[in-house]
Amino acid sequence: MATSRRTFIARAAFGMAGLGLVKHSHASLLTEKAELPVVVSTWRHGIQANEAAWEILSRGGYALDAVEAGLRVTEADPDVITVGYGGIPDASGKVTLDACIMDEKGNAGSVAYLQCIKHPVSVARLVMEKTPHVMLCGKGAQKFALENGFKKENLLTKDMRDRWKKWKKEEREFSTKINIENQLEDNHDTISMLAIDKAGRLCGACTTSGMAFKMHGRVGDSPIIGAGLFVDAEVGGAAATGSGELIMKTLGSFLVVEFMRNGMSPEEACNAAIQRITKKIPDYHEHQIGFIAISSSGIVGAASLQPGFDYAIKTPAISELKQAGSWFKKL
Ligand code: SD4
Repeated sequence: MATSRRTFIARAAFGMAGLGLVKHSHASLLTEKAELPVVVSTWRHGIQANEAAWEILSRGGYALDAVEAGLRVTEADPDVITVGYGGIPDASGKVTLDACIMDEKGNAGSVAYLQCIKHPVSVARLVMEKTPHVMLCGKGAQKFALENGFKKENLLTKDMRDRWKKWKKEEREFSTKINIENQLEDNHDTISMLAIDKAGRLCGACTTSGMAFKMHGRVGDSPIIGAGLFVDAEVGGAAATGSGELIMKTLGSFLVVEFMRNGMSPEEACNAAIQRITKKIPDYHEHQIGFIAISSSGIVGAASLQPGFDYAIKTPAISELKQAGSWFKKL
């Protein structure tokens, strides 16, 4: 068994080396083990979210509780303008939210096109735990949330209404802009989080208000299992941020996990998924994509298409914001 696995990994590594994707032997990846717990999340707001997750992880709590608690911080923060309360509206001025969650057993829950509910990640968790389904959307998702004790709230802040009005007056057309959210404010985007708790349980979650001024009714990658997030605790987990359409067309997070399954390190796998996008999608240079990934042993990696994607990592040894390597290198 051990021999055949080694042979398989060696073959996979050889195949990938032929594609120019492998830079070093994977022996270290197989034996390397990070100190647990560990949490990683997208963008600078991940620092604060990681802190909330850490409160749970550091006292031996469950990674699923940790990722939910972490993302709730971002969802409630009106200064984070692409997530939850205070999120940028769609072209019709409505804040519509997408989120999903996965646990270490591969269970998944998701909500899409959810309006007026501040914590879509918690609704996604309830979909996973209380229903026979994976995904609820629109009015059905909202009804389910209200039946389960969530309140209906106005999520459009005055600031975002003013921005929407300005956009309507000046642009009126949806266009993808690289790191658009970065241009609007300091550094804000979808939050995706992966965590492994002290017991080795790997869970992940993702929540967003989606692309700024998207068409009314548009749903992105973030609530799509395999696109915005994928966890297979045997191998690892991955999560995405950026132009959802490109991530959906390549099933990005699933792809990252499959690359890891075939022997790549988390960082190599993120890079390979970015490379796939550049091969398959002709207008890729007009977009930003960022992936974070974690192996089941707690090794973290990330990569992005354009420069400017940072991610927050916290372990017993470090708590820092890192800049991912990008396909287009910084000038
Ligand atoms: C989406 N991936 O809805 C999300 C939004 C995002 O940078 O991450 N924007 O496509």
